[in-house]
Amino acid sequence: MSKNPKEQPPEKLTGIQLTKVPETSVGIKAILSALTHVKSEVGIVKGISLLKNLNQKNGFDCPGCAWPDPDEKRAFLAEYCENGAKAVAEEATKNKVTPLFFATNSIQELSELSDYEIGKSGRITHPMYLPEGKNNYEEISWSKAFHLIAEELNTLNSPDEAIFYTSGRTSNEAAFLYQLFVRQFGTNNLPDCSNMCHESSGAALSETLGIGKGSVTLDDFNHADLVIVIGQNPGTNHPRMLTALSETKKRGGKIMTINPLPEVGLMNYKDPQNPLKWFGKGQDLTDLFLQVKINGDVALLKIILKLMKEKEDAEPNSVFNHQFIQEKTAGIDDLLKDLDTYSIDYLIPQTGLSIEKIKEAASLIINNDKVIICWAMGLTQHKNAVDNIREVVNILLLKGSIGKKGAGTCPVRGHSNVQGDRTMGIWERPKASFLDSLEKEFKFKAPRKYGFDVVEAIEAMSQKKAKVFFGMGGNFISATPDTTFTADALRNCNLTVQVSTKLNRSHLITGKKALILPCLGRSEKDYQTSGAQFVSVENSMGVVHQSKGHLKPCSKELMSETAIVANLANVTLKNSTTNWIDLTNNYDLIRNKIEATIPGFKNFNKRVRIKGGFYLPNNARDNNFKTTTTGKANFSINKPSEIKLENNQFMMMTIRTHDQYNTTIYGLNDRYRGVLNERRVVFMNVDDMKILGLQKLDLVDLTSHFNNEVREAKGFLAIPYSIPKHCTATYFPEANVLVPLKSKADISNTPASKTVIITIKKK
Ligand SMILES: Nc1nc2c(c(=O)[nH]1)N[C@H]1C(S)=C(S)[C@@H](COP(=O)(O)OP(=O)(O)OC[C@H]3O[C@@H](n4cnc5c(=O)[nH]c(N)nc54)[C@H](O)[C@@H]3O)O[C@H]1N2
Ligand SMILES: Nc1nc2c(c(=O)[nH]1)N[C@H]1C(S)=C(S)[C@@H](COP(=O)(O)OP(=O)(O)OC[C@H]3O[C@@H](n4cnc5c(=O)[nH]c(N)nc54)[C@H](O)[C@@H]3O)O[C@H]1N2
Ligand SMILES: [Mo]
Repeated sequence: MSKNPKEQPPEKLTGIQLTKVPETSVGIKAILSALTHVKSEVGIVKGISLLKNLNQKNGFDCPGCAWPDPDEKRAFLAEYCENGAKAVAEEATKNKVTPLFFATNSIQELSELSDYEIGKSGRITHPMYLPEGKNNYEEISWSKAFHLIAEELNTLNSPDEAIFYTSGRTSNEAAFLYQLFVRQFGTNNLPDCSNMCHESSGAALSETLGIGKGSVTLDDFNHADLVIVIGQNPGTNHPRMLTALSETKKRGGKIMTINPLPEVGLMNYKDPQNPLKWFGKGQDLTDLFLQVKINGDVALLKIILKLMKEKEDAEPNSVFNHQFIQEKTAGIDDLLKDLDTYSIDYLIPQTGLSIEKIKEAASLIINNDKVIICWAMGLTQHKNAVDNIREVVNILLLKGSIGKKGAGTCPVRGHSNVQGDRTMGIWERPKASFLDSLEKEFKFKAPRKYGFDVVEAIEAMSQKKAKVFFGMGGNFISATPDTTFTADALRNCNLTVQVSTKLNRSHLITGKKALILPCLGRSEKDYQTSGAQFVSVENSMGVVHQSKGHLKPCSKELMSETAIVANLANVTLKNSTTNWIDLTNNYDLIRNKIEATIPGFKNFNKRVRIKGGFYLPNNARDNNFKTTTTGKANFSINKPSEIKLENNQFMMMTIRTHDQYNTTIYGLNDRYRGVLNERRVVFMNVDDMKILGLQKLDLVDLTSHFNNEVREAKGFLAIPYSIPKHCTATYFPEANVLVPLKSKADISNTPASKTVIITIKKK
């Protein structure tokens, strides 16, 4: 091979325009933005058919976020949001990446494009092969591709030299077969996007409440007195959540927002499904906004806990729910003792807030009993991320605000089936009871040693302990930290395989040999020999329901993810007694196997056919904590951030724009933050800019600092913004090169991509 393809998007600027930050979110602008995307990607006629079926009970699940659909009423023609419409338009695009495209574009040439341009190339139509030493992918038959992978896998010294990644869109049926194949092959190396996402939530919630998932249902938002949204930007990433928040408000509930940025979606909202509301002022959502410093959350929550304790000490029974605490929890004395070891004076500088503001927050919590706390990446991607979430649980437990209507935990998941994939066994640390069931049902010996998570997988490839990388969806090189290091790790592999819908950078940063296996998308019809199939998914609130595509597949050569796994298993596994081909011919048979091995799926085939689906069991929702180590809900002792910035250093969080889905860049605008046509920006506090002598739109280079190592990202435009001092924000994935692989959360091992220490230098 000639020179290595580039692992990062080019440093090129695209012509920034700054606009006023809007005062309100959604409304007509959102609808127009959605329709423009659909029209240009898909065309009007197909576009209308596509949107008609999105999130309807007989339609397909939005491949955007995991926010649930209403259990009962669904809005006709509109049970989707702006960004959901963009997500399906992206998948149903007219643009195609054919064998001719690959013949005329080398991987080096493609890697010079921006991620936006790469994504816009379109849907991959044929299985493609990059032989060793070549610069262009060539068409390959499915059968040859499967044999090639099988040969590579079967000549490894150990099954643990292969890594099987999953992104969270894979259906339950495909995920179940996939983990079964991987375990029959002999390894638990099943890292997934969760490792970079809500792993910290899973770790904290399992320990404290005995279930790694949230406890609330959508209906709880209709009954809550107070909803706290912390470390999350739902206006962009879970827009339909704004409808739920708006319902809370309409019924007299309050909303508190804790975020370093005043995210527009959380401030004011216009109902997209009610044209009468498109004009005029919209509805104010947030009652109290705490503009906390990045990673100041444990300090803030601790002060709130201290204020709660102070009030309870002064007026017993005014704050704590003693009956709940006594019957249901363990560890309160240790928590209260630990709180006394911190002074408010010590904690407050970490928050960047005034004590008056924090007192307002504490009294909202003290005076309301039914509290829901929602969070996402702003809490999960820090060194002390697990502490963040356990501290959230401490507040809920003191109030007895869990396992009752209108109250509980709400980690808002990202990918549309990331929670379902875990339920299906996509996990590098499977429970012994789960492996026991698999062994019994499928008559094989499952590996017991824990596998690699994402960070460990990268380290293993770097050290040549792993030689085959298989990606079930996703875009590993752009989603993971430490881009340059990770690229070299992937290049060490003998073979990298990507099962994908659309072209992305992971097809260009390859092992010695590489394969692209093109698969059906959510919106497309899936026919197997027994006829038309549907799949199932689980949303953020534990509802399992079906999803069925209505569009003609974009190419005759596509296979479903399920069929890809089954055929690969059939060719690779010599001694398997599982009839893989029968299973993929009729997905009902896979669902029977899921029912036989995973709790909560009784009568799966019957219940999945009920419109709207069914809820999985949830012990925290049922106020039962027997599954924890103490048999009770556990209070915990948590540490505030220990990061100390030096004089010239800043904390940097990497966040999403309003125009992207993770590494898929829909467009170059971040409308809600007033930035158009540019992604290489760094948001800064005006005072910090003054100190550095920076003017608006000055060009700067960023350097990250970790354990005496430095990493560089060049050419970003400085933008003055409402953000606390010493805090900055850049966009993911452009800034991933700055995130050190070893900077990660304790316990969950999630890359700390919201606490990157940087210095900023004017060009
Ligand atoms: N349209 C669209 N939808 C998506 C996605 C997408 O890319 N595009 N991605 C999906 C996925 S996989 C996920 S995981 C979710 C992500 O959903 P989010 O977590 O909302 O996504 P981020 O852009 O990472 O935003 C993090 C938010 O946390 C805040 N924040 C950062 N650091 C801190 C902190 O230290 N403390 C506090 N309190 N707040 C902080 C940021 O200011 C920002 O508002 O969205 C899902 N939905
Ligand atoms: N710095 C920084 N890094 C982050 C984050 C951050 O906030 N900051 N967030 C992290 C988070 S929360 C997550 S979840 C990860 C996301 O990591 P990934 O899930 O790996 O990344 P995506 O960008 O969602 O993957 C997009 C690709 O998936 C493929 N795809 C789309 N639909 C399908 C499908 O139906 N089937 C198949 N087989 N393929 C499909 C397409 O080819 C597309 O290019 O990134 C993480 N990385
Ligand atoms: Mo995510």
